[in-house]
Amino acid sequence: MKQIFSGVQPSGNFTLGNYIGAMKRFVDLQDEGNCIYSIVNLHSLTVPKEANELREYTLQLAAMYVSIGIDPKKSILFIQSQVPEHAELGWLMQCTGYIGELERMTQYKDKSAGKEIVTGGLLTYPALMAADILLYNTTHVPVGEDQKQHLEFTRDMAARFNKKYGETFVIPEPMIQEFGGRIMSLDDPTKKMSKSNPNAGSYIALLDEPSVIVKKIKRAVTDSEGTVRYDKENKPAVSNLLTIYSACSGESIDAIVARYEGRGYGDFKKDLAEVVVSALTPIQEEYKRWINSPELTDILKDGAERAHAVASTTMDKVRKNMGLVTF
Ligand code: AQP
Repeated sequence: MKQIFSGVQPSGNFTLGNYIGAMKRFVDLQDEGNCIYSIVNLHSLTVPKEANELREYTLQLAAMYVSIGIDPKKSILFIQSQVPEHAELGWLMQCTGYIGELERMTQYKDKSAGKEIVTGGLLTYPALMAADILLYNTTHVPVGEDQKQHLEFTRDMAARFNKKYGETFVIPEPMIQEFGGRIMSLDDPTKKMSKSNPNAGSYIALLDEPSVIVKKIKRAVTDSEGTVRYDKENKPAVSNLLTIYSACSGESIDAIVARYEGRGYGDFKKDLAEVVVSALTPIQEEYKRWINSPELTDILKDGAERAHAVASTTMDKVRKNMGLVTF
């Protein structure tokens, strides 16, 4: 049986990239294994956050998880900071990893570039992520392509720890989709679609109004060729839009390309906007229902208890193997 773990940061404005690259898949995986999904609020602290904002985004993400179809009866859904073993194993992973390895991480380089203040947490983020995954005997980690390097680090940490202290951790496999693993910005197909991009036109937020979605897709960059076809290298912008179309409609890229043969980008974009709106409307309806539901707190409390039961068993083993005295 697969043991599946993944997390999303509560940093607001969840994008279609987060959804297609990771969250949409979380739902289907519920029938393939034991799933544990986390709201990784400790990771959000690696860049400055207001307390009120973090609190609000945490509950928004919880509501989003259940709105897309995470079923708390099938999966464990919990807030990272409510299971203290994450911070504890995170420290032990910092002491297992090397500064050089952490400094080589592309996300660290991208997010620290040109910043006046860079927290220590931004550098050691991958050690906490390794802890998140390893606590749950995880065999599979569904993530977007941007997390591939962090996953490699996690695997290295698990192997290094096992070699030094004896078999302790399962070595997890990344699950990265060939199509949709990296959704690109609408205004620049060389950049990842990202919720922290200051230009809101570069991403579609899961809670964007239909009229906003239509406008953003209309303005999305294409190319001068005028043909709807998939060619990631030479037509990255149109290929990105085709990937979004396919992920939101469930149709194959070939079928979509065949439909728009001999037609321009105008028709394609108009239909793409409809497809995205149809995919997001039911989620937005559910979200309105969940965001003010007191049931959400019960789901998170229960999730934290169930997660804690697994995490504490792993930590007992870790402490024992490392020589951290317990009585
Ligand atoms: N553009 C993307 N395409 C495919 N997958 C993506 N993911 C993020 N962006 C894309 C995947 O979404 C999951 C949750 O991401 P996260 O919120 O934990 O952090 P992130 O990767 O840093 O996402 P953002 O949107 O880019 O946030 P900011 O702007 O705050 O840095 C992960 O599995 C991620 O791979």
